[in-house]
Amino acid sequence: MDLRNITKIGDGMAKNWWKESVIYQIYPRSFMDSNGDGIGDINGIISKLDYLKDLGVNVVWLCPVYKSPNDDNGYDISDYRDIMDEFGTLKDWERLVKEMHKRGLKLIMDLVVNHSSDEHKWFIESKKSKDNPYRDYYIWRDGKEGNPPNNWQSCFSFSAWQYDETTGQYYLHLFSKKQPDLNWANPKVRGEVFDLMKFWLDKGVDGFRMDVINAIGKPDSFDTEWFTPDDQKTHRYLQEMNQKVLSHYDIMTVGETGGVTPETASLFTADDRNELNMVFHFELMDADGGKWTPNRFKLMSLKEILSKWQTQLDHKAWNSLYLNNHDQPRMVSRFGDDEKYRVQSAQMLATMLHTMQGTPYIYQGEEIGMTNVPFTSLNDFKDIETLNWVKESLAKGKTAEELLPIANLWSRDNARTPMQWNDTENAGFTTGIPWIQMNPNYQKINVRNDLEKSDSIFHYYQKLIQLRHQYDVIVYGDFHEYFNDNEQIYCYTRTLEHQRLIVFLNFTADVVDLTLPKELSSKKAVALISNYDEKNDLKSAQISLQPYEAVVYLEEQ
Ligand code: TEU
Ligand code: CA
Repeated sequence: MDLRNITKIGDGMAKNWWKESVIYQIYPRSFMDSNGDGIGDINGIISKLDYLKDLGVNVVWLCPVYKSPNDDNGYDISDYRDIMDEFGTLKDWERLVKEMHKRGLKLIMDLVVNHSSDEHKWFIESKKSKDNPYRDYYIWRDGKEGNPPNNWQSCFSFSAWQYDETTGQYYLHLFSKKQPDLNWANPKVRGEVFDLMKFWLDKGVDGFRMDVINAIGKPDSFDTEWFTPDDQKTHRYLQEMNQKVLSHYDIMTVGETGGVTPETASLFTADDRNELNMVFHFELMDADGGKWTPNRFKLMSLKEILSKWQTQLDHKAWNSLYLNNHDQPRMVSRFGDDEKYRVQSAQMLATMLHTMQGTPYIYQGEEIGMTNVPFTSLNDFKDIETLNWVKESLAKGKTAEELLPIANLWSRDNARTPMQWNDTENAGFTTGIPWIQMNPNYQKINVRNDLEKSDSIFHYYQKLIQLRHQYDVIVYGDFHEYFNDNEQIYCYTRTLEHQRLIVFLNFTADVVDLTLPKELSSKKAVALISNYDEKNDLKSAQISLQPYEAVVYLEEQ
């Protein structure tokens, strides 16, 4: 990237289109089925592009659509240059890009290159013999006295090593055994990946979301209790990727990087590092006990984590803002109230995501307040992570009755039930039998209902997105937190040049009265958006926030 051509804003922050974008994530299997086989597909997505345009987003992140045996719903790729049969053809995909670009929408693809499918031709070759030219595309080790080389556990339960009889060695798989890890230390592997990236970039894609990208740097020593990636290696690989591929295109990149802190995230994303534009951190997703626990999040840790990222990346690197995705429970069920205050709390959470410094990501269905699923049997789950966890937990003596409520809280399937378009059978997602059960609440929660009501979650998102595109202060402003000790309210300001945004978010079902400090009282502040008919102004020192109220004021000096 030629730094001389970059416009600056405020006190010297670089302006970029990807900072000013709002991104919509599509999980193709569950978005829209066009041919009645119960599986979402590319033609289905094309039929909904006007809907996305109407919402106002300008970038779509498409989860993997490449050829795949679907052990992990497309995150196990057997051909990086072709489209999964169930989703359509390369021609359909080309039409998708064309139709998107015609509407001013950009497309970013999922790049899953920490591992491939075991059905990829590289792996089929690799396992044939120890001297096969593709052997070193993957990570093979001898076992130890009939056991795997070490105790590393896969993210999907059980050992991270799989024994292969043909050559009597084990291969590493940090995810399922059908997802063998690629060996990035091998320059041929890096060359293959850079080539396939160029293949898609030359077809017009506008960027990549890079799956578990900080796992590609494998440690020198495997004599450890658990897998810890070697960031120095990852940085070298990403700098090479940037130099050979990314820097030649006007695109955006976001890396999925579990385990990063603001400090280590900046090493992947700071302008002068020439690696990625932004990363997804997991601090909020892992807070308060983490996966498969019955715990609920605490506002104090949410505030602490988000504020820390806001202030520590400021002027250094760029945040990605999300509260859910295809791997996480639904945001309104997890951080809001998906019953009595579903609408208000979904709108409040959206207000937070869209008024922080960073690029907001909307996961399909979030914009109509879709909720977690109430599956009634463990047999209803489809996701490999959940199924393996169930298997492992049952083997450890847990009962199905104990596991079901925890699975309902945490399973990735919460995010994967089909998009709810209307109240007809199967929510208008398919005319056939959906590949996974529908959430039974689709009669009430669906796109058509939301489009009809002017005060719906959808229309609130539409307004938030429009405001973000209108006001630079929402995108670029400095962040400052108030009421840090308050256990019910999140309050912050954003400042850019002569403009200041003042945001109040009530995270509870209580009415909360606040006495404002002098800096927050203002004669000139006007309410830009609220999920209630706003009665407060900031002229007096007293304000009162309704259950799950969100209100954003703008003050011009
Ligand atoms: O997820 C990586 C990851 O960190 C997972 O462990 C994730 O956090 C977990 O599913 C949450 O419980 C990425 C993809 O987003 C995910 O869908 C894939 O299954 C995984 O990589 C393997 O490709
Ligand atoms: Ca289909």
